[in-house]
Amino acid sequence: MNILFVYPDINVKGGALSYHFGIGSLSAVLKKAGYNTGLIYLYGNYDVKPLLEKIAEFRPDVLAFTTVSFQYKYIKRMLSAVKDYGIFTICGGPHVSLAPWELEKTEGLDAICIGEGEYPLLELVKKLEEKKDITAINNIWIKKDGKIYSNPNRSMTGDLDSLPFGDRELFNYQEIVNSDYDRAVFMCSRGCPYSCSYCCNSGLRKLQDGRYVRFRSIDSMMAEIKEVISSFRVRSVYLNDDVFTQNEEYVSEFCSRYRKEIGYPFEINTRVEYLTEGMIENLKNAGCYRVAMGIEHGDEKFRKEILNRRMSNEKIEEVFNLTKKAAIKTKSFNIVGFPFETYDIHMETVNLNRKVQPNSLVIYIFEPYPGTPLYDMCLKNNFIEEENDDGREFISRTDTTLNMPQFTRKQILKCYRNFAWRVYWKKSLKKALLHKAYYSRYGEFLIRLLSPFKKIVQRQAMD
Ligand code: B12
Repeated sequence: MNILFVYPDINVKGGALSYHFGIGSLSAVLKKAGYNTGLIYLYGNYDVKPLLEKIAEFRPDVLAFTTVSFQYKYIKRMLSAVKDYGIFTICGGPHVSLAPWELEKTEGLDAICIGEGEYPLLELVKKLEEKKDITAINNIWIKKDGKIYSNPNRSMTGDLDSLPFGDRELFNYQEIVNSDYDRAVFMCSRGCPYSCSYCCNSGLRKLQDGRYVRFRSIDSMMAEIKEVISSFRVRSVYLNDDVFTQNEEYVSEFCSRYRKEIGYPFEINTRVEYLTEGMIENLKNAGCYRVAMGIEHGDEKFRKEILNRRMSNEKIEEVFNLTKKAAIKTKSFNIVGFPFETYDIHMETVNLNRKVQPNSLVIYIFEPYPGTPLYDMCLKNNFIEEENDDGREFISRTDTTLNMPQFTRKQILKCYRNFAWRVYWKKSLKKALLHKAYYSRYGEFLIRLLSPFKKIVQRQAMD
């Protein structure tokens, strides 16, 4: 059996290719069971031709798409283009897991996978190979003769160490590392302990029984990192977990072993509530050079009531300052264009970032994802329509699909483009100008133009 994974990464911002942890894990499990897997990574502008060429060359029995909401419109076009090819088609990932109605509505789609896919996909492929009935596989919904067979879900995979390491060979992994500032990415965990109202974690955690937040053992992490850095040319490591520093003991042991056994500079993602002084010290000693944390919104009341993020501004300032004091660079994540937000409320996000002065920042425009409380809020208040694909081609999270009287699209775009400038101009004109160019209308063009010098530009903007 030949299984061809499709990773649509069309019209995304930033100019870096990416590894997909989900596809990596699914492919590793299938390969271990003796199946042949392939990948088509679709990057840049939408074009169906590379997919059709890959199908002709690879001759897949199963076409397996991973889905995030923003990519689904392209996936629909691809499915429609291959609907008469006689290939079994399946979608998995956060979008269809939380919007399972897509199965019925999507032409050319035979099945979807809800939640974690390793064992459901393996069972499906085996049954397809043996030409057995496929209508009763847990986590898999099947569309057959116009009828939908929806099935219950198995529990979350309890022991992540029982899964093989992700299949990076499937990707052109060296090219990905090169394009992403020579970083290799890893995840020590799955899941997130929080339920921010705009994030899919709030819905994903409800899909399957069992513990949602799980960590791999440190032995397993060290072994995977060693394998990757000895197989590819890598200069630094990025731990892409939703919240890496959840457990003081884990962080302490990870850091001491990482320092001895790996030693490459690394960066992490975390939440201010989980970062203690002790952890910061351990991270610093182990070679951590950057910590990225979500501020997301600067107005405490708005953040708590609309976003379900309950940390105080005082805590945010305290943790950013502690991190900077330890000479670790900080990066803040921010969002503009939430339902019920106004220009004045948004300016609180600017103000908090001005106070904190992160070494670098990221600003996104809010995108409503089905299965999240904020998506429902947008629908209920007519800020979006249910069929939210208006056919406009824009880069994910750089424009809004919300139509709100109190915060218009024009205002949101202006806030987005001026955000970094407003935060930095008084402190560092160079940083303010570089960020302003990146977030300008011509940002993507400039990224492409400056790509030979992108490491120098990044250093100037983020140090
Ligand atoms: C790490 C991460 C990234 C990394 C790596 C991407 C990846 N998925 O590996 C990077 C930085 C590249 C990234 C990029 C983006 N991300 Co991201 N990312 C995450 C994060 C924090 C963890 C995902 C992860 O790796 N989990 C572990 C792996 C093993 O799980 P998984 O990928 O979900 O795959 C499992 C199942 O979903 C399923 N599955 C997945 N695909 C398929 C396909 C088939 C056929 C089957 C059967 C099963 C299946 O089986 C897999 C194994 O169990 C999640 C939040 C979260 N906790 O899920 C957000 C998340 C997935 N990202 C999100 C978004 C929006 C994006 C971007 C659009 C952002 C942007 N504008 O650039 C891009 C889109 C990239 C793309 N084209 O898919 C959203 C998606 C929401 C949505 N409904 O659309 C999430 C859910 C966060 C959120 N805000 O809610 N992301």
